[in-house]
Amino acid sequence: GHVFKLEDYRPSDYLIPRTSLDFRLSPDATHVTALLTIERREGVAATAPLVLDGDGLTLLGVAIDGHVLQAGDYDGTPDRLTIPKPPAAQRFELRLETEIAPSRNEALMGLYRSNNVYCTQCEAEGFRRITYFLDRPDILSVYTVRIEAPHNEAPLLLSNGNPVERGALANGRHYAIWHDPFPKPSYLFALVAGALGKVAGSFTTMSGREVELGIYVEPGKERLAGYAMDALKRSMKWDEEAFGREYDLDVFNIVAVSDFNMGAMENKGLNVFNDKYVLADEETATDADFANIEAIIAHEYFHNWTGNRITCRDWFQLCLKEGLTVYRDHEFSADQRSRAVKRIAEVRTLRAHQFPEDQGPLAHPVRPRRYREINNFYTATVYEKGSEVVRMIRTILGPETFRAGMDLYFERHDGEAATIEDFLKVFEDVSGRDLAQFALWYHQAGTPNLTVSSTHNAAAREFTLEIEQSVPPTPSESRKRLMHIPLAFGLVGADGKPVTWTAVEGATVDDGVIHIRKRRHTVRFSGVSERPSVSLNRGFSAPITLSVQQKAEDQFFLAAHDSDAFSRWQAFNTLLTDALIAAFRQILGGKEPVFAARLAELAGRIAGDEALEPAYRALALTLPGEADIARDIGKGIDPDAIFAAREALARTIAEANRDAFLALYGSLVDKGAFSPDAASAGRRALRNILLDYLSLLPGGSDLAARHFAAATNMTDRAAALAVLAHRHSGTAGAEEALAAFEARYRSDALVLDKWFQIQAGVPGPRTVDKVRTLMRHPAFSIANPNRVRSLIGTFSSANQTGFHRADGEGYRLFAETVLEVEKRNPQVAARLATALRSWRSLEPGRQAKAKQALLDMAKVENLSADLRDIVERTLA
Ligand code: BAL
Ligand code: ZN
Repeated sequence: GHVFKLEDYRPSDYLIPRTSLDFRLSPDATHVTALLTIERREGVAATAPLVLDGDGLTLLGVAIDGHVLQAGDYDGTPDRLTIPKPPAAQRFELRLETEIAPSRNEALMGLYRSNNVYCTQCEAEGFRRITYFLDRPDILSVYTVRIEAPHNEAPLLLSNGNPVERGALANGRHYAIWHDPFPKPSYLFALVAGALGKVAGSFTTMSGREVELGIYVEPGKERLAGYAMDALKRSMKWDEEAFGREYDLDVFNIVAVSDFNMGAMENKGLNVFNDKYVLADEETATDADFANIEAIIAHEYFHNWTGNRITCRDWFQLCLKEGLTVYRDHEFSADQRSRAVKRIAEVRTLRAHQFPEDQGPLAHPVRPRRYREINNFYTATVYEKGSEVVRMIRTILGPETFRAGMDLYFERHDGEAATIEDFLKVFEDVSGRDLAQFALWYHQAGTPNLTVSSTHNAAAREFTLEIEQSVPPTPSESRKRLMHIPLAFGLVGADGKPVTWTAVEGATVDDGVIHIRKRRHTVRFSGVSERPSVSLNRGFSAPITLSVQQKAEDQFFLAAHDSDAFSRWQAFNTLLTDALIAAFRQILGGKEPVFAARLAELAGRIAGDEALEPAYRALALTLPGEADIARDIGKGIDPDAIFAAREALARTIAEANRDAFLALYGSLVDKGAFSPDAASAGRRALRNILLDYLSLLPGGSDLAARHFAAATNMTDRAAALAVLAHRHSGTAGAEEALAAFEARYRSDALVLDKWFQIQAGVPGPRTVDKVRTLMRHPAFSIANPNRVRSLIGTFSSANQTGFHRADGEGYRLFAETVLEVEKRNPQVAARLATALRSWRSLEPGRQAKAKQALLDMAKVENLSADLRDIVERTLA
């Protein structure tokens, strides 16, 4: 396949300042008329051919300035339209007629039907499946859209921008016209048509303008959209307060559809959502679902400024809008909920998804320089690490200068398609700093590591940190340059209070941050009479790994006393990880793992510490996941031994704290009406993690069964079901609960996804067969991305012992299924296939079998560009 390269970017010869689209909707033969104002760019020769992108189109006719072109005047294939000799005039009108079949579109890119609703997904390159166009983000156009359909099939007709006109036509047909005054790239185009229920709201902006809000859902599900509407209003308010950003159209609409490749899409004025991230009530959604809905509603809304008003020059700049918008939604959630808890959750996600990506064959810079298939770059690196890079800019510049930089960014680039260089420049301009070294965070892949050791010289009253940075090699980048790493830190005294110093040398230390810029720094703090414990990378100020030569003593001390909540969690988590890795090695050596008694004691103390938020305690008590442990071990992975180590530690903690855990569990019962707020969710989280521990003790399965039966909300019900299915698999209690859950939610696809997910996650060798059986369940559909991700995605990416079954059967099922999904939906298949990205870290037996599964996929003929790209890079 073709490799797209950043250095090959050049502006298009032609622009499209205006686009008028006319849709006559029909499931099998939708007629699209596009009237494009084409403008030759200043300085381009009149002989330059006009070449438009297409993808699988049927071309019915072409006209220029009202004259129909004859066959020899153009070359139209399904994938391209070339007009070799366009008119000499600088501007002309190109009229294109195409026909498409939304009902046969199973790739869910372009215009398709989901549940009898017409909808679109155009990012990144789906617009070319609707009409021929310069389908690239630097072509900004003002759109007017007319939609026509039978009224009974599609009473609702939506597109971007503001409504202009609507009316009835003969034969029961009707139409609507929409106009979006803001020039936008084609990837932000959207159309929705169908019969949908509406939840209406309104928002008054900071300058007093009234915006009509609408959330459209499957009829009958309106009451499930209330939380999303509330989250939308809070997002609009927050963006005004935190960034001075006001909404700019008369209407803002959100539509929930049930077949969607992504989580949601930020089309201008018409966000389209995976219904999983809109619909919620206590009966059907968990607290995690509520939090995701809030975050994704916010994320898509925030794109209106970071993504839509200022978009990307080309797809290499994807992080310009995604990293920044993730940063913004993280800040929003931190303000709406608990900042410390939110930060811990973010870091867990980053480590679980981005670190393995950065440390494996699919590693790429936050701003890649090459791609074969852009769909495969909607990654944790672009999104999550991209957000961390923005956070570091704020850490380095401070909140006021950062805000000034953002203000300048909006002022300077509004209405433009910008680059990462533009973004960095505003911060250089407002701060007067040189961010050239810092910019490596965008350009260089890999997770930097800092090795840190400390010494204290009591006589000289001097405390010294020896810090050394390294960046491991990544594919096609063997030599790395030295990075600028902002390392937040604290010196903690024996009384838990900060230790002060009189002077520091060896690095710039600024407002609690050591600026690492060289390979080695010897940072000397003078005037330090007592040896402090050192708390490093506070708040996770940089997305790095740390190798700290720190005494377990200090680690225990920090886990109990660090005044920085994130670092306290980190210290305890490091203790747990170290213990789990040691246990893994003991198990491989044929020994029973043993754990220090004080580790279980500390877990008990954290659980019962009323000074800490319940949500924080729940996170602290959540043991590192099996994949996290595998990542930290790095090679020779035997998932069964990791599982055994983790179970053993959980059991040790449960046994040591049985009475305290039971008492606390009992005291946390939900009283009063359900509320999805963060504090209530935190209490449920703590109670459910305690259930998880207690379920390992005698009587545990009865306790879980009672928890399941007594549950009055989905959070508790799903938690109990997972405990029964995962820890007591095959018992009557587990089977009964699974059957009861299935019966209760038989007709609710989104809830049944949880049922698929829980069963796909059952540890052990038998799950592969269960997954095969569930694929034949009437509620399962290989064509629906949510079903596929729940069953196959969970099995392959969240079930270490099941997927990595020693005989390779999990990989075989996986490869078969990925290829089956790929026939319909290459994008979803390619995403699934990334589950094998860490295959080289497995022990040799599994490694060979995983490799074989990848080779089996690679040798299939006519593999989609999406899947081929992932499989070949994974094997490279
Ligand atoms: N732009 C794709 C979906 C999202 O990141 O919001
Ligand atoms: Zn986004």
